[in-house]
Amino acid sequence: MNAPAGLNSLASVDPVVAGWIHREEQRQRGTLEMIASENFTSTAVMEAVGSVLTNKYAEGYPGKRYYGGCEFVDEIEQIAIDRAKALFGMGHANVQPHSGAQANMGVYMGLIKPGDTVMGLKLDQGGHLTHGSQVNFSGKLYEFVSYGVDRETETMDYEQMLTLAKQHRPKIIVVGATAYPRIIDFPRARAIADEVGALLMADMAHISGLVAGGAHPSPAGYAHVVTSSTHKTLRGPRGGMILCDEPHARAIDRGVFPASQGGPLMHVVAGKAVAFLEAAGEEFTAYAHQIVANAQALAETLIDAGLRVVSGGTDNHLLLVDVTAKGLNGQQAEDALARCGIVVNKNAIPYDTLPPNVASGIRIGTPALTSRGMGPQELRNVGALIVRVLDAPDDVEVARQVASAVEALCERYPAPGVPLG
Ligand code: DSN
Repeated sequence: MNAPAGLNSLASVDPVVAGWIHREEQRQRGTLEMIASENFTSTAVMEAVGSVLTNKYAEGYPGKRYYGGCEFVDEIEQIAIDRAKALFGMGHANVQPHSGAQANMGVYMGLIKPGDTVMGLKLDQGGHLTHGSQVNFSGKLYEFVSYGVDRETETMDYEQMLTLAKQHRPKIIVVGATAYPRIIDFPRARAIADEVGALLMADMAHISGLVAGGAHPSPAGYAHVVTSSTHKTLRGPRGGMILCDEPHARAIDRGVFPASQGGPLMHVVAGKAVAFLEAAGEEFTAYAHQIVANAQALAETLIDAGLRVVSGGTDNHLLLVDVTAKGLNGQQAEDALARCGIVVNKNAIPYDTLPPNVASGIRIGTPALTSRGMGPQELRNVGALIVRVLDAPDDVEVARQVASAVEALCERYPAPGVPLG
């Protein structure tokens, strides 16, 4: 029998896949990644994720597994748990969810029953699929009631949250967003939850790196349960986690395994442990604050150039830009910027009149450029490039000049962790 490929490199075993990975490395190095949910994880995290831990089954939890040979992965998972608890100041952590969506499923499975009422932010006003969308398991299994943002201020409408909560008496109120540029008021959301006897769940997927670095108020002490993905501002491997305090620990653990997942991805759990260590350092604190300063510098530049930024600015890592004043829709803006090497995504703006597959806006984030080492001045320059493109989306000469400026920036600020070659 042939031995498995063993020490043979990917390029020799499968040059086709290796070739596409190489092209993706070139793309990541050579473009300005401004998708608000993306980032560059460290070489140390990728080393853990690419390790032999991918070979190991470990259903269960440290010390209580359904497989032998778990003595070393037990150590790793316990380290990840302890670091997550210390980083976010909560009493219990489950580091097994395969993603942020799986983390949310684990909470619902652990704490409520199908048919129960839950409240979440409308998807088209910044929420997430797992906050009750009808095309997602959350909207299919649970009775979701959606609150929104105020039409004038475009900020979270806590009055409406309270009114709806009194009317519908939800078991859980979810606060958290994928496209919301302002501080989330966790104390206020907790007061609303308390008023109707609901649990407060903070989905901090987008902002968990800001929370870890002290650049956004923490939900700890207010939310009964907190979920997050680990790869956005937190800059870890692709994955999820749940934090809570002791009264809910056992229910949450059972909501993840066995209710919604089987074997944990121990190589990713190891990557999470490394990321939590990195996020506890001083450099990470500076990075988190830099993300926000960069987003604010970018917002000012776009506003000064006549673009409408939703809610008038940003307090976090992202901004939503209404591009209709330039005679464009979100898809056209996304495409025009992509032709010049600036990667963003089209996004609905609050009370959008266009369908989501076109949308009136784009979502722009600063985490990945911050990880490349850029600061407010670079983000002002990038903002000026964005404005040039949106002012003349079909101008070939403008596109050529902007693409060349993007290339120069990418060379000056190399993408961390992305191999040269
Ligand atoms: N898909 C993610 C985002 O881009 O915000 C949310 O999970």
